[in-house]
Amino acid sequence: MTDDLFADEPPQPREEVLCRGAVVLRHFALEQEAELLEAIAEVTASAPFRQMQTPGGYIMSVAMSCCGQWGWVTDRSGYRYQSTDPETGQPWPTMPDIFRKLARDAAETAGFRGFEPDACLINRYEPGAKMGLHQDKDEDDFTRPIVSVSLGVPATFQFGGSRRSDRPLNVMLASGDVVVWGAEARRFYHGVLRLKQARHGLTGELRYNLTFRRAR
Ligand code: MD3
Ligand code: FE
Repeated sequence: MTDDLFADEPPQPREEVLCRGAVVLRHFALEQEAELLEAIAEVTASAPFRQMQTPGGYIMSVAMSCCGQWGWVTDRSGYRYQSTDPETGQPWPTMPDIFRKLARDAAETAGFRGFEPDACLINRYEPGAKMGLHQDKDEDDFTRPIVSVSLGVPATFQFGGSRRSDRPLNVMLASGDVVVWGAEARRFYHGVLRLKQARHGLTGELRYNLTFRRAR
């Protein structure tokens, strides 16, 4: 079934399998867009967005914040999870219940029951921001999935394989789309192309991405 632009019903969630272990849940979070954005505003009122430095000395174009028990940080000494915000010295804000439940429900829909994230990384993209191809490997247990939620301006996501040289697949991720990455897809290279200038009714020119992880 395809969505009718003129229908008065919200678009129905649809599942697209990218490869074994990776499922796009189109529109899964669409009805919660506004509430999720409010929760992002609350979290980032106490843990403000910041552009961190990579171990190699570059400033990331994506601004980040975190909530939950663990937050992902990077600086000249490396990438790691830590329980406090290096900017404030305070524990990261509590993960909002709406975040926790969405991550759990999406994981379950994709076949991973009982997902309890202890970390949520919040990425904010301005026009021109990008994320180069990388693997997420700072977590303890790769049998746990990662759940990602896209909000705001759409982006082209690149999804490769287990080697950096594997040619990536381009996937458009729009507001409300949720992706669950488990099994072997959990280790695959991925990135986001430069955000194009565009407007979204709730976020203006910005794109947000939530990634829910089990760090420990
Ligand atoms: C595939 N974020 O924060 S979300 C990241 O849109 C990150 O901000 C991107 O990559 C973003 O690390 C992509 C999709 C995603 C997230 C984690 C993954 C895909 C993944 C982990 C393993 C495999
Ligand atoms: Fe990643």
